[in-house]
Amino acid sequence: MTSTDRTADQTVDAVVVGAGFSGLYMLHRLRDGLGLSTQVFEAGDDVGGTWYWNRYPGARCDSESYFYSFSDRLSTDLLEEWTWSERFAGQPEILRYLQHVADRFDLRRDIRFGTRVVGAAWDDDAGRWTVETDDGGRVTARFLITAVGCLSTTNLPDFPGRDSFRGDSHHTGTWPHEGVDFTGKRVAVIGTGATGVQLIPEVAQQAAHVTVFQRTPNYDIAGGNHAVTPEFDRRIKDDYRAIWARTRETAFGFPYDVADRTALSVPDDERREIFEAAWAQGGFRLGTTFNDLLLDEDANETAAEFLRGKIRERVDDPGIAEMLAPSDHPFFTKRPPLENGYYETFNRENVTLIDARRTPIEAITPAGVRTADGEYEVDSIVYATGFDAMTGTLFRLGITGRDGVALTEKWAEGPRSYLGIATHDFPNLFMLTGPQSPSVMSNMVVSIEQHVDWVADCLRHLGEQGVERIEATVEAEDAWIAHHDEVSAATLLPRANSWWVGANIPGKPRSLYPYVGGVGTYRGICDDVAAKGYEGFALT
Ligand code: N01
Repeated sequence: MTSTDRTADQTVDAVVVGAGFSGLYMLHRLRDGLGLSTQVFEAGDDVGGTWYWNRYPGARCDSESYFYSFSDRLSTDLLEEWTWSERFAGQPEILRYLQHVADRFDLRRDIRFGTRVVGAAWDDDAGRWTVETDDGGRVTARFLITAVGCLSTTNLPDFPGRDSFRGDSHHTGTWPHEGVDFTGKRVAVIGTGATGVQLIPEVAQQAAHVTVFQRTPNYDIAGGNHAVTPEFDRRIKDDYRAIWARTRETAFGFPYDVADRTALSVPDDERREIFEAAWAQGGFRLGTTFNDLLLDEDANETAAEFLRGKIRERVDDPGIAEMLAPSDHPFFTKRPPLENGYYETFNRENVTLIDARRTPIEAITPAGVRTADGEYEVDSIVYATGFDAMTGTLFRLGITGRDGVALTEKWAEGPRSYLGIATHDFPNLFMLTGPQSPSVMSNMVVSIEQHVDWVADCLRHLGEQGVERIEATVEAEDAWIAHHDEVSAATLLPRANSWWVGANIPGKPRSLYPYVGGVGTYRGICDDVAAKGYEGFALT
């Protein structure tokens, strides 16, 4: 198709929305595995998804590179030919990797870049989706597959006067491609989640002054990033099959097992040694040291206090250390950021920490940020304020199912899905890493591969059986939600005001959006559904 006939109607077997990790792998499986004609739409001008948009200083992955990448499910050759340079890869390297994947598997020719899906309507008579794009294009397809990621619609708080600011302001999730030079500038950073914690140390090294507005302190864990040695790379490559097999079965899709012991079953000094060892290793291992950290408040408090101790050790001013030490939620009930020198940043002369809970931001003014305590004059504002996670982007696609029911209406009180992948009244719609699937509560790539493989196997089955439509039944959906809610309620996770429960977006229905029953358990459930002829789905 040439640029002149971009708006012409087109019919394909499948439309995929998004060209990040999930969209790329889905396209490969549909086109090269199943021979289905596929059109991918991507709002960005290149592949990459999250890694295309999030170009802020310090952006890097919090999962280790060797397992935050495609497994042998995509290609064993790719594993051998790609070498990561750092233990936790930075954004530019992950973007290069995804660009390489797109070229290596000749994926670009079926991706329409710079094109946003603005509507998708199910036609029940025709048994087709009609997908509309912002360039006036229209495509019909039997299957609609969303690969839009979980954190792709930015949350820009509606502060009074926000647009009156005279300086430059940027949300981390839509960072300028040419970068931002903060040299000599006074910078306000709003937000101290995983993004703010990565960005603040970098900006502090450049700017004249950084004022950090922190509403909720987090339990940040040592990142422990370092270069990958050739020996490590070889060892990993030799062991890849076993590593991937493990990631598919563990609770969080990491090749680490959760220790089979409770926190209070060991003496205090031994527990401390266990925490110290995990801390020294860096990354999320600390969360796997005991099996009840997310289940038992007293167990959790041992890890929380260990982390508060680390903050007190590293921050010179005891008052600032107390401001940085969380006490209003249990450890890991908000996603803990990984940090590399974050706490030491607050020992710098050019960094000021503002407690935006005690003195909330009242307004953005032409000169800066105003709180109850006064006005902070700055040249730049960075909004590290997160995302309307999991449902935000799905809603923006304008999806309507049978009888014109909008997804936004059906989910007005919260997501209603079967396995987090399908929803009744929306036949032939598959949501990769959708709400109520493990998604953000896991190593994303493992969960993405599981969803893509499951959908591809399902479509193969439909083709072999001559089935035109697949739709989750109401009963299966109700049962999945009941199970999801039961599993959620058994954990401490609903206690915190996190984006995992939708608390960061005013008016968003509160429920735990990801499924926390575990990656391995979830995979077993999905496999079982398939083995029983797609139990819980109506196939017609
Ligand atoms: O967003 P967040 P993020 N006034 O929502 C604050 C993933 N990630 O972009 O906690 C004042 O966590 C808000 O305060 P509070 C990772 O899964 C992955 O940092 O709501 N402050 C919070 O401090 C992560 O969890 C990697 O009280 C306001 C911050 O803004 C997810 O992305 C790297 C405010 C938002 O924190 C999101 O992280 C980076 C207001 N009105 C991120 N509104 C990887 O490694 C919000 N805040 C792959």
